[in-house]
Formats: sequence, structure tokens, C-alpha cells
Amino acid sequence: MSRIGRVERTTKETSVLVEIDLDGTGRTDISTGVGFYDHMLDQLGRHGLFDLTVKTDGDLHIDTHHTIEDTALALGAAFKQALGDKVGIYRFGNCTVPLDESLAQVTVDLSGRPYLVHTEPENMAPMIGSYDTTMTRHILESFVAQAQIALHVHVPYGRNAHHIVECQFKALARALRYASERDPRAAGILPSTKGAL
Ligand SMILES: [Mn+2]
Repeated sequence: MSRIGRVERTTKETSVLVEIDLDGTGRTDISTGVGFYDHMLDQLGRHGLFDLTVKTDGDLHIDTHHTIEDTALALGAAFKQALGDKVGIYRFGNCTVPLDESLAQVTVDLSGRPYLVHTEPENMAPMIGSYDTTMTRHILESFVAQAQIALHVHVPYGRNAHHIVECQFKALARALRYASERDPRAAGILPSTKGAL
């Protein structure tokens, strides 16, 4: 059974298409018009081993905010759709990833309830190309709200803004992969005592 999510989301500000295959090989086709964000979504697919297509046509004449946020919302919705009934998955995942001087620690529970805890160094450089570094938290908030997962992301230390953001996406990718993968010991079992996720 394939685990694929496909979401099209169109407003007066943006038009977004996201397709994700949780059981892919890390093949990506990403185009949002925000170069650094494309680079981050590429990390998400590659290190999550998700096949990921993202096509966003947003109001970049204003700034990159709507484009980045709406893409994250659609990505969260597509991820939730792809997870389906969550039977037979690990449910929890965590990964710690260094990128030179920076470190990201990510823990996820595919719980059905949205909750984000996020810390990263203050006083980071404000921009990476056209990517506003305060958007990282906004991306995670948007993704969590739609995917309905509990997500804890911490960067205890780091200096370079590019490194600080990129290690978060790499660790997120790997944590989501571990949580969404099928547990061979739990075939047909929903990983919840409540009977619902
Ligand atoms: Mn916003």
C-alpha cells in the first residue's frame, strides 16, 4: 500500500502544490522561488528518504513570507494525508545532527495533536539570501498545525545562520523518517493504547 500525500492550495497570495511519498528514495523536485528554502526542502526529502515535489508560485513582489508559510502548511497537510491510518509505524522519532559548529536535536511524536517547542540561538543573522531567519519557527509552527504532530526542535548552540537552519531541517527529516517508517514487529498494530492516533 502506497503512502502518498498530494495537496493543492490556492489563495490570492500563493498557489502551492506538494506531493510526498513517505516510502521514496529521497528524490526531490523543489521550486518555491526562495533559493535557500528550496535548499532546505531538498534536505527534508533527501534525508527523510521521501520523494518530494514542491511547486509554489507566490507573491514574492511583497516578500517571501506568504510563499514560505503557505508551502509549509501544504507540506504538513500532505504529510498527514500520506501517513494515513498510522497502523504499523514507529510513531516516535528523534535525531541529533551537527553541522560544523551548530547542533540540532529533533524529537517527534506523530500524535494527532499539534504542539511545537522550538529554541534556537538569538541574534542570528536576519537573512540568508531572501530567507528571513525568523521564518524557521513559523515554518515549523505551520507544518505542525497541519500535520498534527508534536515536534520539539532545539539548537543548543551554533553561530552561522545557514548552519543553524540547515541542521534543523536535516534532523527534522531524519526524525520524521524514523517516526513514519514501518515497524516490522508492529505490522497491523496501531501504536497507541487509546485506539486512535
Ligand atoms: Mn505568517
